[in-house]
Amino acid sequence: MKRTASVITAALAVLLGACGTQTQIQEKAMAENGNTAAAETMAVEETAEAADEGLSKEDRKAFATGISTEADNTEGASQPGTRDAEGASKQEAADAAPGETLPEGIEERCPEAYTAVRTDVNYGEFTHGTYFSTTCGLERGYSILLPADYSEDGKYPVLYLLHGIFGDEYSFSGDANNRIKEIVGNMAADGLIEEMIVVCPNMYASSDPDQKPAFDVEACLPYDNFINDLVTDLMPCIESTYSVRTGRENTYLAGFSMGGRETIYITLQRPELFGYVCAISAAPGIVPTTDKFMTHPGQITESEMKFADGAVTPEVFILCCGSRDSVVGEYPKSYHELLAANATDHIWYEIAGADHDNNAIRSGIYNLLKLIGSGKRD
Ligand code: FER
Repeated sequence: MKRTASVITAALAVLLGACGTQTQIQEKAMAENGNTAAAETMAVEETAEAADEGLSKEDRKAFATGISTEADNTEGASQPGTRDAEGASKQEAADAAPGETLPEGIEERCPEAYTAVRTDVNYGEFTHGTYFSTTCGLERGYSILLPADYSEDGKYPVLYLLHGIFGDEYSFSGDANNRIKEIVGNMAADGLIEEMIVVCPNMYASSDPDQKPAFDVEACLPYDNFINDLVTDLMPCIESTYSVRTGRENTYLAGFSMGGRETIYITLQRPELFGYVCAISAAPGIVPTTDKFMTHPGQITESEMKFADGAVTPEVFILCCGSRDSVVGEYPKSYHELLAANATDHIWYEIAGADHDNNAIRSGIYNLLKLIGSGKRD
């Protein structure tokens, strides 16, 4: 958890410009010491970083797919969840408000049995594909997790999984700490869900290949445009390229942070397309607000935070967040409150002690899949 705080503190410090000064001091020292090559390399890196608001690779990854937790990297990929195995830390236990009940069917944490790498399970592997986006006028990429025994003879439901800000189609596939392929593979192996396909798009739907995300209104517009790319271009591409079971009952949507925000927005706009939905640690900006990063004009008004009258709505619409999220804070809860105020059916829960991290991601994905499995068995 120490690292958690330092990543976010560093990110904020960078955003406030503190690191730029530090870098210049280092460059000057290097140049004075005759290390001009290193100083030049740093200068180049600095320019590239400036274009990305000065965020380090680690900071960007923390935004895109969650802050790493202590459990993530300690024992390597074959022994995951050491901390989970020992149970929640003392602090987390203290965080769990006694008497606060979770919604029916929801478990706070993804059990270790489902994040573990098991020798008896054949996991699918992520591969990469491209499609022409008429929305952006560009060839765009996606990562896709097919079941290990994927066959054209079968037909598979599809989960679209959306990354956080600064991410791309490699964010989830490139971060083994999220355990996406283990959770999906283990749950299917245990018969909790059917085999499924997971598609991880690039959510930055800009027509300008040089445009970059940042914490400002203009730079965030491509995220809000993703709904068009998804519905018009990516979903038809996936449905024609792979052996897919179509229709809302077989089409799922989930996202983390910026991806959680777009998950809610897309679901409210097109509820007839997705039967099962989970927005994890959703970022601010669906409705107007100002947070520590920027002022958001809002995609919709607070009174529009609901399904249209008479709309076909998802079977399951989950919103969840870590109780100690250092990036999006209380915004997910405020979305829950707005949906509740507008009498819009959804499930809300908090993951006690979790930050903007993999504990929240694993929990949201696990509960979504579990409810998909039990929904389909009813
Ligand atoms: C913001 C706070 C958080 C915001 C985006 C985020 C665009 C996203 C965080 C993430 O995706 O990890 O104000 O504005």
